[in-house]
Amino acid sequence: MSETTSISLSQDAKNAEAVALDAARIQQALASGRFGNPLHYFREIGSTNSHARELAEAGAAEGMVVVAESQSQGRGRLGRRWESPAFTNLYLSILLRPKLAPAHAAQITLMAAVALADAVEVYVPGQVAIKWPNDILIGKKKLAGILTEASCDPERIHHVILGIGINLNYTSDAMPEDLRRRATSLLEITGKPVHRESFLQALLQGIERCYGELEQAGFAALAQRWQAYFAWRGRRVRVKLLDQVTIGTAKGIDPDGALVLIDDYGSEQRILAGDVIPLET
Ligand code: BT5
Repeated sequence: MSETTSISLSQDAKNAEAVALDAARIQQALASGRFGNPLHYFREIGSTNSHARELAEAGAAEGMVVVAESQSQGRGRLGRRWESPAFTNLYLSILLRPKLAPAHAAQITLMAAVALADAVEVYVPGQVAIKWPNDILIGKKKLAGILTEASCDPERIHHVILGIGINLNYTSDAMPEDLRRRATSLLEITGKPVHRESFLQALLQGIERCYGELEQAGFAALAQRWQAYFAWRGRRVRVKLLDQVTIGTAKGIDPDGALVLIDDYGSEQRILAGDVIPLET
């Protein structure tokens, strides 16, 4: 891991240099806001979430951002891997210190999903969907994922690391075979490369705005915007968490951000965590 200054570059890295993010420029563009000051930039890192957590534990302030061009140990939920090819996508983590009750920490993921969907919507109007709780889909394919890791005690949240991976410019040959059917990038959909710096700046500003709304007005207004992006409302779905499976018709989310299903007996079930799979196409 090297926080970038001068290093000797291979030819590949020199080619990539032309499209590397300019961290100083991004930080300057965000100077008047709460997020992105400081912004720590790495060409390569294990996981931006892991590094952000170390900085959080060392006392870093809310709004700090870690961005990397590639990750060797990019993580999804439950220890899954996040493919992080270099210089094409965005991998970032934001440190938050929300004054929420620990039971409401999941609202951070849902708040970020709204901001992320809004940022993507600009490029592919009308095509973005949120898959509860943490995926952004275009059609049936995954464009982005969110990994929220909270450090709490029973009374309060110490910090939340909000990690986001979003596929902007990868071409499918950069992805392992088994992911090509399930994942996509904005370049693949629109045929046009995305200017990553502009996207990152807009995304951070959007998350800052949504986070401010959550702090000031609570989750209800964001929940309505979330519902408008919700994939599979009214569809029969199966939700799996470890060895527990729940089947029902997806209704939406409740004010706490739990997924609400109507089960086969007509009862409402609130689901706090898990993976959702639609049962019919
Ligand atoms: C997620 O987990 O979707 C959360 C991903 C968060 C990644 C960011 S990158 C910056 C920050 N630092 C980290 O270390 N992580 C965060 P989950 O819902 O568990 O989905 C993981 C699954 O998505 C994998 O098992 C694959 O099936 C699929 N997947 C992996 N890489 C992908 C990619 N680049 N694009 C689309 N799908 C992918």
